Amino acid sequence: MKAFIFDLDGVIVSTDELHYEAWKQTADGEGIFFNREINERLRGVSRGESLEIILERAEKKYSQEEKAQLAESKNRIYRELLKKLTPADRLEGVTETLEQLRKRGYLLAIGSSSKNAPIILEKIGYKDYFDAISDGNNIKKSKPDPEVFLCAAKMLGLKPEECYVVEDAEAGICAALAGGFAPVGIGGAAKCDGITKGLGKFSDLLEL
Ligand code: B16
Ligand code: MG
Repeated sequence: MKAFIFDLDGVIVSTDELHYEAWKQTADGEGIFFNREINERLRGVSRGESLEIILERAEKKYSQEEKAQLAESKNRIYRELLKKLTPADRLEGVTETLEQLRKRGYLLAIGSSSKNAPIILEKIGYKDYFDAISDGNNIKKSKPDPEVFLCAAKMLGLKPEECYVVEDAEAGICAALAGGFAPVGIGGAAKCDGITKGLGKFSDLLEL
């Protein structure tokens, strides 16, 4: 194996909490029921698809224009929340573990569905850290489609079977499997079917 491709939200940084807050405010504003259980289904899927999941509970039908406005409003709230991100928001063990993996000669990349990945990486002090960044800005299809990881592997000049994909979302594990990568699950994805390894903590990556 030659590289690790990391999901961003929920793996490298705790932006999953900020997504929840922004969607909660948006759903409350519309009087739509939304809780943490529903939020779990939003991990790794695009903004538009996340909104569709939230609207399953809506009492009225939303037009395409109204949906676009809601998605934009959520993103505005989320971008405000992102302003307070600092390197201290990297998840536990991330900084040291990535350094160790680098010393062992692995290439390190990001494979995130988020269009906000560049600003997040800048805020947490990782703007120029990774060897490749594939995110919501360079893909047409969101996870569980493998496109985001296939692009990352291509940027690294590697084949999927030479890369681990580290994910916290079922959609991301499915994407990695569909693309021929070795999926490593953390958090809720540590028990997904088909994973190469489940991590109790991020630094367990050093045992691979
Ligand atoms: P944005 P990841 C994903 O990031 C999030 O998990 C998901 O909740 C979000 O809807 C998606 O990014 C799109 O984010 O609205 O910022 O473009 O886990 O793939 O790093
Ligand atoms: Mg994630």
